[in-house]
Amino acid sequence: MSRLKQKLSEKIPAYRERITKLVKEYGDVVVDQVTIRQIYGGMRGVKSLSTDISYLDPEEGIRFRGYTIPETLQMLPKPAGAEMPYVEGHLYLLLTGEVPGDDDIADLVDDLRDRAVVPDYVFKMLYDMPKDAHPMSMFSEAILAMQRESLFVRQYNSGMNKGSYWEPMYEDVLNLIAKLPEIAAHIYRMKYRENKIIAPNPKLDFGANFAHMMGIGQPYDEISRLYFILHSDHESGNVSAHITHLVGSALSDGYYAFSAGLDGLAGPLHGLACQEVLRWIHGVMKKMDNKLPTQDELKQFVWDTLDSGQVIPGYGHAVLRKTDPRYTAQREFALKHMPDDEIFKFVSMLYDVVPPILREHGKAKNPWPNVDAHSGVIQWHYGVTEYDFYTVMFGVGRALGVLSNLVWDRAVGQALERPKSLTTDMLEHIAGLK
Ligand code: CMX
Repeated sequence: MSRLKQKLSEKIPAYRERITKLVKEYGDVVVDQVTIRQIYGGMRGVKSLSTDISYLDPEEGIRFRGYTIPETLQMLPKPAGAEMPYVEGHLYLLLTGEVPGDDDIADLVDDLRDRAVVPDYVFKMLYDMPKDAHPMSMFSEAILAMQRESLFVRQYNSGMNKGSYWEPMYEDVLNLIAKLPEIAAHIYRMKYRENKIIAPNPKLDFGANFAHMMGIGQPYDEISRLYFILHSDHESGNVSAHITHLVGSALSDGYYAFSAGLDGLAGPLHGLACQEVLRWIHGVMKKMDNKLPTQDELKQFVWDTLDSGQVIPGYGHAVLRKTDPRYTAQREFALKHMPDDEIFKFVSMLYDVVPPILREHGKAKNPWPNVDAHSGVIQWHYGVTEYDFYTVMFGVGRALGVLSNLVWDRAVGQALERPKSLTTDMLEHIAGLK
């Protein structure tokens, strides 16, 4: 058994006991109430989910297993000479809550390498898709196509004990995560690089291998590690995490659940915003004949966008109420590695211009930038100029968190999700209108 699986086997019984006690002895304790506004407002703020993998504080931003982003980046082990930590180490942290030692990392790197071979039929299917298929739909379909590989399904069908659900789920999750860099890079090279595919290099770690298969030199390996870690998890209520959990709650396997989660990530209010940011910036630059606008000109473009009833992509958040630390981490990288990049200067200008305007506009509860306001500019700088692809990379990173959650969902026996609906009549009655 791998060191990671062994560690989980040791931890799961104690967690089960905690939750059993909580539900059995305190199951009737009231946690929250729901208002009519929340029912129509996307259940914003309703406390009705549980995860220990990450927690999103509105003022501070995300903590992974209790650690802030700067702490996570600082304490996780790094490949020799690297600036950014192993993605594998971050996965270990998300799954176990512990910082891996060198032996744990070596074991997990080997384990993922052994699981990384992508079945041929996946590529065949991708080549059969229409040429104008969006890379997110290709990515999601590739994962769905691999559903036939699910060990969870095989063991479930042969009569598995409930207490063992997490084990084949763990196997599915690691098998799936291991294959994502190659599938994503393959989609990129077949769609945007005349199908000149670069074979994986099994000697490289997760992030470096992705950079290698993308065909981009250093420091793109560092960006890949940073990008996947930053995008890994954002609590349980965001669309991609929630869908993965919801579909999994029907005991659908990890392939079904994650493919569905990606479909949610593809929406413009969620992961697609990173492509929308660059589309918007390029729109402005085109109008400016590729020159940087002045602050006043930029203010006007922002107002024009708002006045035409559109959102400023990359700004605002459903939970956060300050600058997203994932934005800040990428900004620090850009300041160090690409301070003179023209689009980075534009992104920096937006940081000065947009928040006061959104405040004056008076609608957005959070006028500060989120992760998507910065992700695209770094990718663009290193040659990934096809912004349709950005959400796919978001998806590779997001897999780490949502699939770790799926393992724990099955480990602690999370139930089939089934909230109750009311009719408008009933709500009017509750409101005292009828
Ligand atoms: N520009 C203009 N208006 C905005 C805005 C923005 N960036 N952010 C929010 N608003 C508006 C909303 O559209 C809403 O308007 P209506 O009342 O007319 O519907 C109002 O402000 C209140 O919204 P909110 O409560 O502040 O934000 P929500 O929780 O409803 O939505 C989000 C959050 C992220 C969808 C929203 O801020 C937005 O659309 N941002 C732009 C898209 C974006 O950057 N998405 C990436 C999110 C990051 C992620 O993927 O996790």
